[in-house]
Amino acid sequence: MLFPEARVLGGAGLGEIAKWSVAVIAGLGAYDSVAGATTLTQLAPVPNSTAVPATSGVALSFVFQCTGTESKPKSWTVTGAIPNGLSHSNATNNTIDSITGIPTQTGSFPITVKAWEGSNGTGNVVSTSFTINVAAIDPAPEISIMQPAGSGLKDGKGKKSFGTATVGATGMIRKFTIKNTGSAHLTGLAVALDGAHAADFIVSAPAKSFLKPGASTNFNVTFMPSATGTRNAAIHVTSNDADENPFDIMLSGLGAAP
Ligand SMILES: [Ca+2]
Ligand SMILES: [Ca+2]
Repeated sequence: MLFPEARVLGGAGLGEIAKWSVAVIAGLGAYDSVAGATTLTQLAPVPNSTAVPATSGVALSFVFQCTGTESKPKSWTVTGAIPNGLSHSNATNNTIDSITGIPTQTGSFPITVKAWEGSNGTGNVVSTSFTINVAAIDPAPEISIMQPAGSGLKDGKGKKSFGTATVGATGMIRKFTIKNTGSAHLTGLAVALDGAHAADFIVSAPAKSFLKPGASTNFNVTFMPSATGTRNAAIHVTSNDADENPFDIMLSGLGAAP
């Protein structure tokens, strides 16, 4: 036997759960914990499972529900250690309760959730054991390229101008900074140069070919036009970044007659 609200909830999206936590639906009759008639199950994130998957640093809303009783549980308790960063919502007079927050601790956390007939853990009880499994975020490198320092570029967007230089003379030198803003090593760093007037730009190799998380390195691009007019080229920074390999930057400059 299900509560009326349980049937309604079954057809609702998870976004409705918060509303139900404050909904007032009168429970009728006595609390009933007759064997087989009651259930205490997970609603989210994995309905009906006793395993609760979570990721460190990512918000978790573990919602559970007691059905089959003839009155709403007056109180809920959770025994066992819950991961740091999470807290028990501790609902009262509600068929639904939850454990929410942002876990900051990885590992496997067995807990037992109990829904009680009376206040403060008294009377008949319905109990289910769950295990909250908190995984670490998969480490990944993340490339960031700045020019000038502190000004982040976007892969494949925009163009770096080197102004005007006299044909055959050394023009502007721009220093680019590569930073690893990710959580794993950024490897295979190299800078390739191509485009219509690639010979008019000189690229120095980055000082480092790999970067630890948080580390940075530099390379320079020097403009030296071989002819007058607009001179275009592009650089491509290769690395093991998942979605910006290579990181493409357009270059242009203007060659002036001597
Ligand atoms: Ca990336
Ligand atoms: Ca690219």
